[in-house]
Amino acid sequence: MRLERLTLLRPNMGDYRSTDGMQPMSMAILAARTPADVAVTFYDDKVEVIPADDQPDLVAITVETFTARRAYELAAGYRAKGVPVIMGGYHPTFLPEEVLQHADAVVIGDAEGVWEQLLDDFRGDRLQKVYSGGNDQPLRDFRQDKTIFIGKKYIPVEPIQFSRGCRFACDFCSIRAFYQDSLRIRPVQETLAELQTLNRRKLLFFVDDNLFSRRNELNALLTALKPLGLRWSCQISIDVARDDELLDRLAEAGCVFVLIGFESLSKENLKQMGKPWNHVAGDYASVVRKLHQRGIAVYGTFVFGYDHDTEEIIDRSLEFAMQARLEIANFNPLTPTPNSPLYDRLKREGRLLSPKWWLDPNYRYGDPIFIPKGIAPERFAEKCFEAKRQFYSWKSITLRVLGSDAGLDLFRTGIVGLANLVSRREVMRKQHRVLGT
Ligand code: B12
Ligand code: SF4
Repeated sequence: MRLERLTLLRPNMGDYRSTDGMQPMSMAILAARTPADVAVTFYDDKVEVIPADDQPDLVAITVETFTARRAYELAAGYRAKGVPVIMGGYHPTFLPEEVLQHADAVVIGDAEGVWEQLLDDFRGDRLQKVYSGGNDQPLRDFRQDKTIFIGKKYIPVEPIQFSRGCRFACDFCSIRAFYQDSLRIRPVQETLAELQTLNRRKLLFFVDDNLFSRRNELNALLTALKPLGLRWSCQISIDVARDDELLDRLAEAGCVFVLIGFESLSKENLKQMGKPWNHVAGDYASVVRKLHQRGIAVYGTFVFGYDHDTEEIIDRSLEFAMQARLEIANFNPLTPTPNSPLYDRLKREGRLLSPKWWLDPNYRYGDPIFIPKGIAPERFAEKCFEAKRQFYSWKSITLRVLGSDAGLDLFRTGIVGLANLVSRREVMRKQHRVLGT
């Protein structure tokens, strides 16, 4: 088959634009690994309208569970024009058979290692249905072609990746389902070389789901980062706060914002989700205090819907988030995504309201997906949204940003202020939206 023009595509959850779009790293990786004689165009449905007259020789779409419906609609449009479609990412890795009803080929796991082969097969008329990039190739050669992002309106954040996978196994987590036991870490020197090419005026963000993968490697990274004077953010497991010295090193290395999954105030819930260790660093308030004392802002996430949850726990979590002056917080209804132990359990227990909710035209973002034990489904969804609304009310934003006890400098106040505005806007806009059109 002819391959002169390739379109890379990142769908949004529906046919609308968002204000929290960040450069999708997967697309830059694919672009960099595409032969130089192929003209690559990237469209990001999150931030721009995809031209209806786009007519490439091949289209490759990255698909998450929340974007699957929209991805299938876009794919149908291309296939109607005779353009073959490739899909990869989280959702195709979890449900390749479903995805193959909408695509000509699917990539499971990493793109590295199979993308070049796939394109070669396409050119030689031997395209297979399934390609597996697996999750065990060493994390080397992190080529990315970021020219595909030029001119697109993204938030001022530069993504970078140090590791893939997580040493924990929370039952709701897609990272665990995707990478399983595999935990790979990039060589520090290669990561540093990339860091030095990034735009220092933006906030750097490690997209790793847990930067605290292995102590030695984290220490090596922090040591290397310290003299660079960069300012960066990351997602990290709470056990980092067990070690005051490690927290000092984090701050000295330029960490200004961390996302921590607090998940629940109930120990029984933490146990049920496979995260009983979330209390090893002491109570949540003291963890936040320790981070604030070092000038590190905190994005705390909570999830509701486990069996010991009640309305009162949602209220208490909101109260905690306000009192601890979390700079950002999220109060998510528990979402059973395919291939997670949580999904399988709720299905077995007959508690899923719509087993393929991501395809259900009646599902709206924020709707209950299953029947919780301690609270009626509708009430539970309402309470989660209400917690978000209150946390992002103007009064709360003003109090938390201006009254932050993290001693924020101008740069940090700017980031925290912007993050609140974007979160407020997205919370309001996403709620009750259908997936797809
Ligand atoms: C940054 C991020 C965000 C950012 C920005 C996203 C953006 N780029 O604009 C924000 C905060 C806005 C966000 C929002 C949400 N996110 Co998010 N996000 C991430 C995060 C942390 C990093 C993504 C990343 O850059 N990864 C690094 C790249 C290299 O990995 P990758 O994308 O997996 O790509 C590799 C392979 O998958 C494969 N691949 C991927 N696509 C394709 C396509 C083709 C054709 C091929 C061949 C291969 C291929 O090749 C790549 C290289 O090997 C991931 C977790 C993670 N670490 O991946 C969650 C994650 C993707 N998000 C997730 C979710 C649920 C959401 C939300 C729905 C949350 C919510 N409840 O609102 C929203 C809305 C998402 C949306 N699409 O609109 C889930 C998705 C789970 C799932 N089952 O789909 C993840 C996995 C987090 C998690 N722990 O569960 N997110
Ligand atoms: S600690 Fe975070 S990334 Fe790791 S398994 Fe749990 S939820 Fe997933």
